[in-house]
Amino acid sequence: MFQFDVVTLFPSMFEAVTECGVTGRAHDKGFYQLVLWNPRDFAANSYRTVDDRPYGGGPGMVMMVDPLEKAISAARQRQKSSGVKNSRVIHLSPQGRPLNHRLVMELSQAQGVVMLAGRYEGVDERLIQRSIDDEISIGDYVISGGELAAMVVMDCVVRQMPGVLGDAESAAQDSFVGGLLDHPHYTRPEVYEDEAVPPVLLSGNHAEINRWRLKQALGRTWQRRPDLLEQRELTDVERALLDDFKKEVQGA
Ligand code: 4FV
Repeated sequence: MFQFDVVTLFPSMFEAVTECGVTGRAHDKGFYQLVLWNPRDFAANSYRTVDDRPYGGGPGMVMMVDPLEKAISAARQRQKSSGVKNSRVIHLSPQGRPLNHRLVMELSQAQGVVMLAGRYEGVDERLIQRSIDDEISIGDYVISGGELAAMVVMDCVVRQMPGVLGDAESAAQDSFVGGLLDHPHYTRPEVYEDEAVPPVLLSGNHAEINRWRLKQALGRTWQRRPDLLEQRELTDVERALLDDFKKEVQGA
């Protein structure tokens, strides 16, 4: 059972993962455990202070080292007692390594992780130096707290756990699995406002359907994320499919 420990000032936010959807069902079925640690419970004073003004001036507040270090230590201890050997401690931050499918697969190999969800302007750098193993970013923008980022990591990792998704294929067919964007999806009705479902999808010819889907995935990746294509050797079949897609688009 994968062990998540998260240090956060807003533990109730995590009901979004434990109570809803795929991750909620996985939680109920015991695919993972989530324990939340509030730094305020480790604060030195009765005001439960966890932040203070930044040295050097500037806007906002900075999270103090001591309450965070104590909370992370308690989380690491719990991981250890739950059988997780050398837990990685991850700080969610715009300064981190970009989260992508490869990193998700790396994280999925672990037995558990401790995550620090920061708030305010960020955390005292000495905490990062002393207690953080990795920093991960979910994108080049700033959100109000690391909680949403931590939940994104949790969702991605939980989806990779064997048995979590009803049909194992759907994890294997997710976008990015083959380094490509996903193909278009359709469901009933067959025609909506004169827009019909591509006939190949109604043909029952699975070889043709798979070819069409691969072609669409290649084409979309070429159009929207050429950087992903550059990272990927195309097979002769894929190159031919992409050339067909380009001709169709240019001929349209
Ligand atoms: C973030 C990101 C992020 C920065 C200061 C929380 C905020 C605040 N985390 N990927 N992008 N974090 O913006 O992970 O404390």
